[in-house]
Amino acid sequence: MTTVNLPRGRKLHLDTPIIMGILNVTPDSFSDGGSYYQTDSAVIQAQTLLNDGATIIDIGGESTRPGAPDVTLEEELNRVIPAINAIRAHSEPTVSDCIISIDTSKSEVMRQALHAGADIINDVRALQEPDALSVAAEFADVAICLMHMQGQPRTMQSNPQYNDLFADINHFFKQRIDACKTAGIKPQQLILDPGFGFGKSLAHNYELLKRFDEFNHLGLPVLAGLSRKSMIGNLLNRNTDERLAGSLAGALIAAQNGAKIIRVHDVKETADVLAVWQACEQGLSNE
Ligand code: 7PJ
Repeated sequence: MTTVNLPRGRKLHLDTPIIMGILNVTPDSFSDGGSYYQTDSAVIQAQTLLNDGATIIDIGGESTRPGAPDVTLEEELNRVIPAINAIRAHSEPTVSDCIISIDTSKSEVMRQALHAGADIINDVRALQEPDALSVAAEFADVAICLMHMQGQPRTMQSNPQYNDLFADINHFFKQRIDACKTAGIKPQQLILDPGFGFGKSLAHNYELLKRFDEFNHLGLPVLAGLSRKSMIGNLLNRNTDERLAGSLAGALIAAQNGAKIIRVHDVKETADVLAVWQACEQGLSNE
């Protein structure tokens, strides 16, 4: 029975893989963020993701796509905090009580998001930015996803190299788990993620997917995020809006290889794929 504790006495059950739905809070054309329109559309998006079968809503205000420009602290706060507040204030409990993850590397965004009611820190920089470890340690039972990235988003895809892909990523995980322990964060709060597309060649990404189960030996839940990524698009020569089938294949392979959390844009379709796999895996009763 795999469970991860969350703040306010809740728990994340990971016996079967669950879906993390991606909610990007990007600026609308009328303001820099925090507008009624932007917040409202974030809540509607969250509601759709939950209805479609997401267990976690991953709210992000910083684009970490290769080459994306940096976002200032004020801008990022302006995008994500009103969205979290509005979700928590929603009239329907399925929305207001949902599990919220905050996709950020900035400690001040983490702090304010956790105060606003976020349950999980999802950090592509694995709490390596200033004060991130200490902020995470201040909040009892916050779950933390530590992702591996080689380099920085702007340049990470220019010819990434590894001595030994799996040994290097495992070494990084162990180092970050130790840093968390030293800061007072319990290992049971942690989720690991090898970081598809974050400083990895196409060959590296498919090696990671094929041998995804090798990250299970650390005894922590592992997250897979490959939805619509270039590992799908470059393989198939498809634009971002044509990557659904490839993303679903990737999600299924990750689940079969032990991924406990699947981070996706297309929640409904992924939920169908996982349900078919689960029916086969666990069997159905004839009653
Ligand atoms: C990931 C993420 C991922 C985790 C992004 C995109 C880029 N967080 N945030 N894992 N990717 N934990 O979705 O294409 O793979 S942003």
